[in-house]
Amino acid sequence: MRSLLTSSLVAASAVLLTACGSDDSPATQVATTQAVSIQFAAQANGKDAQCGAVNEITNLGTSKKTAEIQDLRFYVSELKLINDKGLMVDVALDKNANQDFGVALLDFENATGACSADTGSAKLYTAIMGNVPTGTYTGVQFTLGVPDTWVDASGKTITLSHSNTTAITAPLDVPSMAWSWQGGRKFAKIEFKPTGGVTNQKGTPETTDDATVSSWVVHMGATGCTGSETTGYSCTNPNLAKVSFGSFDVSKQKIVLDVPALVAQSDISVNQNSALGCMSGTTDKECPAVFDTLGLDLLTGKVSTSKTQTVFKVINK
Ligand SMILES: [Ca+2]
Ligand SMILES: [Ca+2]
Ligand SMILES: [Cu+2]
Repeated sequence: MRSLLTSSLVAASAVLLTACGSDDSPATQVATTQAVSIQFAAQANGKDAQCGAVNEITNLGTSKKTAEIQDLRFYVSELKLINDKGLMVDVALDKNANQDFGVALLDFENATGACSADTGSAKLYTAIMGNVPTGTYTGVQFTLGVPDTWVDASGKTITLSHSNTTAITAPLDVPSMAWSWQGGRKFAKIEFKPTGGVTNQKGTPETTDDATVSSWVVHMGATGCTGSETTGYSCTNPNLAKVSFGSFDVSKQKIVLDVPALVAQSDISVNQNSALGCMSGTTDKECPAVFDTLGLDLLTGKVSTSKTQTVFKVINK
């Protein structure tokens, strides 16, 4: 799916700058902005990764399993373009059904096949729409996930990650992206249904029974969270991965989540302990490999000082 990219000037928002303490005629400056559409894709083996048995992905992970996609959604925030002077410039996101509060929900599942018709949605959302000051941009940077808070245009601080999905609007109102066990949002919900199933081994914590189960999932989110809706939450492990590309041409290129890269070091036919796959638990044996690919330190929940993310890449449209 391609979306329209407009690099033309679409808005000239007049910003009135009044010179302080001066009787000089106030300087009136017209700041022009340009609309940007930053295209994302989720791919596997050079093709778009999609729900449905016909779209199953081969050669996944260390056991080279074949799997169907069961979910494929993630939040992007703190999106910035890097200009030709090396400065980070915030992308002001348009407000729509998938964007608000500086957060966009990218959606690559269409509620068919193994992707749930109950918790998923038929629509996809694959490009972040916004605007930046008119300029030349040569790089891009973003955070995978939802920050704790956001300051709106009026200066009010709004709780994001740990807001109640019923008390906030899109794109944070999606119940299936709420994370019951830590009270926040799932930053990413990327799920696999491997052919032949997943052996859920006896393990500690949460001893299981060597049964065969159907799915192996990646749920990213903040952990070590304490608090309540009234007092607010704080989390020891933010688990917000940072993605940065020094070279990115927004008109000619797109950002790809390489699905096989996410599980390249994982065996998706086995769950050794805890949640099925990795739900960001620090003692979950499936998590170190997944966190490595996202450039995150599992134990601290911070960006790794030794590993760079390998899940996202830039390719030509
Ligand atoms: Ca959808
Ligand atoms: Ca696990
Ligand atoms: Cu989970």
